[in-house]
Amino acid sequence: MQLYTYFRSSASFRVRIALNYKGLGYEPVSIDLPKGEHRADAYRAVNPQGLVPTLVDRDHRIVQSLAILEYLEERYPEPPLLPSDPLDRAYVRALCGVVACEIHPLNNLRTLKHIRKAYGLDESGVNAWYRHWIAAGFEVIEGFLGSERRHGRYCLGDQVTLADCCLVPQVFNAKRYDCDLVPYPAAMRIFDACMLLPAFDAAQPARQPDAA
Ligand SMILES: N[C@@H](CCC(=O)N[C@@H](CS)C(=O)NCC(=O)O)C(=O)O
Repeated sequence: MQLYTYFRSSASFRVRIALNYKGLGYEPVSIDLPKGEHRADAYRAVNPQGLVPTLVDRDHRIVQSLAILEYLEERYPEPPLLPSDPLDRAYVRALCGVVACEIHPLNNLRTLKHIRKAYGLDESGVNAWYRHWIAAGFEVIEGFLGSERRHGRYCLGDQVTLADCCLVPQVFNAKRYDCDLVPYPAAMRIFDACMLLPAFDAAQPARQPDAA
């Protein structure tokens, strides 16, 4: 398998965790986002959306991190990253959705670039935007964990799931922007527990070959 990735890309990080957890070897192909390599024709030929990650498995290209995670789960089910109970699966997917559909799109590179340019925001204005949506999203996550009461060591009891694959990279992004994460103790306990696992540790930005 090949994974088109960028070390700081949290959507790529989600997939790196799942590949590691399932013991699936892959060749990372770095796409330098700050240099704009994702918008170049060469990469658009791989992924017309011009976003990372893209997974290539036996000549099949799969885009969108959540679709890739679900593909990996269906194609390589052991060890599982989704529980068997339908309600537990819905809970896990709901947490994935909060991260991937509600937090991340508001804070990714092209969104930040657009608000900077279109509304003349300076660095502190962009950072305030970023931190606002992190706080709003993590409040939802913390509230959801608290009201559902299904978490244990990880988001779902003591079983590692796709929810953890999504949560951990988002925490990395939040830390990079110096967001205050103290108000989210349950999420942060889960983060700390995940980072003790080799699959998560090896997937983190600093451990990637393209890390600066
Ligand atoms: N929904 C997509 C989001 C992919 C995405 O936005 N990736 C970011 C890196 S984390 C990217 O390629 N950004 C380039 C840009 O915003 O210009 C997914 O989950 O794969």
